[in-house]
Amino acid sequence: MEGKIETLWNEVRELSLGNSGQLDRLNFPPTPLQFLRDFVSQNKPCIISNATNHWPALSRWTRDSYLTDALSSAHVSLHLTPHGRADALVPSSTPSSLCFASAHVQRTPFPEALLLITTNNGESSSPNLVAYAQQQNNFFPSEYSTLAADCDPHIDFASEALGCLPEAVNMWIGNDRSTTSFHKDHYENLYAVVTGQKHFLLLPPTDVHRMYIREYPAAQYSYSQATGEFKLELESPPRCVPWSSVDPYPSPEDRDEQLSNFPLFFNGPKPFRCTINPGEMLYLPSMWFHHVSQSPDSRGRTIAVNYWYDMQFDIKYAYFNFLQSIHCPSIENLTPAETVNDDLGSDIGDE
Ligand SMILES: O=C(O)CCC(=O)C(=O)O
Repeated sequence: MEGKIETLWNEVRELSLGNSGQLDRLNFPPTPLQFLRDFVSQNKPCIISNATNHWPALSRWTRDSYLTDALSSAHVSLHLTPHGRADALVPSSTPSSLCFASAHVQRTPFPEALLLITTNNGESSSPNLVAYAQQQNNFFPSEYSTLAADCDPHIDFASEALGCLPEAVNMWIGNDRSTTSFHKDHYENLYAVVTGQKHFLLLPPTDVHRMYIREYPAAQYSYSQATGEFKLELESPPRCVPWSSVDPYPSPEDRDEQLSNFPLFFNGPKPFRCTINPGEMLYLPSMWFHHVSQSPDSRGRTIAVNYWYDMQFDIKYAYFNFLQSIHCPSIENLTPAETVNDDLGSDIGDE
């Protein structure tokens, strides 16, 4: 079976995605027809330049003073973790086991939030606190309403091609320590970088077996302002979250273990890798697995806005569920524990 699945990975690259590991680049926004025909219907990502040149955000958001004035009385949802990995696998209290940890979310006055993000970076004086403004589910129009006029409320060519407005517009303000672990979403995602850079690793849905998705117990960080310490507790009642086991950038100590536990990821075709610069936009098709990291601007932050459009639950979705239900012996041999082969829906988005 593994051989047949490998043929699928290669065929998808030969027929549609290419083998270079590079994404198509468009110098200008596509027409709705071109976007639909060449990218959405093929479930194929691309990078689009010059789509946001008219956004005042590109110049205004480079100034902290502009942001703190505009949001002087706003409170934003700030995600706090000790290491920058929220909604990610971390060691749990039981030796040698992992859990799926969610960040401590704290409503914070924006000026304070920005300071926490920009000061707790690489050379931080509080190395055990990483702040990431990454609340999802349409928090841009609500928490950042005074910035709304600085970008478009929707992406014209995408709304026209997809026949709807975005379901959610999200703001992401982070630093070089915040990463987002491999997962997929049931959205067509238009991801625009305003300042700093975002680095994406992408794998198509056909590569699902390479993600080693397993069930992990859900846990929650809580942060005490008084002691400056985090506590990580398993949720009660217990809940399991299906999540990718792969860390594509393991630390030197974990490297050998990752390489031997997840050979389909590390030895298979290279993930698509791209950096999205200010003024550029990534089209990240629904159900693609993505891992995200960032490099900040000279003021220590990366800011992006993304637009999630509902995906069509069509024949591609049905094929994906079928593929995922197929057992791959090399995964099972390595992991007698649970692998996930059914409906992976979870209330944390998708894995
Ligand atoms: O920017 C990030 O950290 C994550 C973005 C993401 O996962 C998404 O847009 O779906």
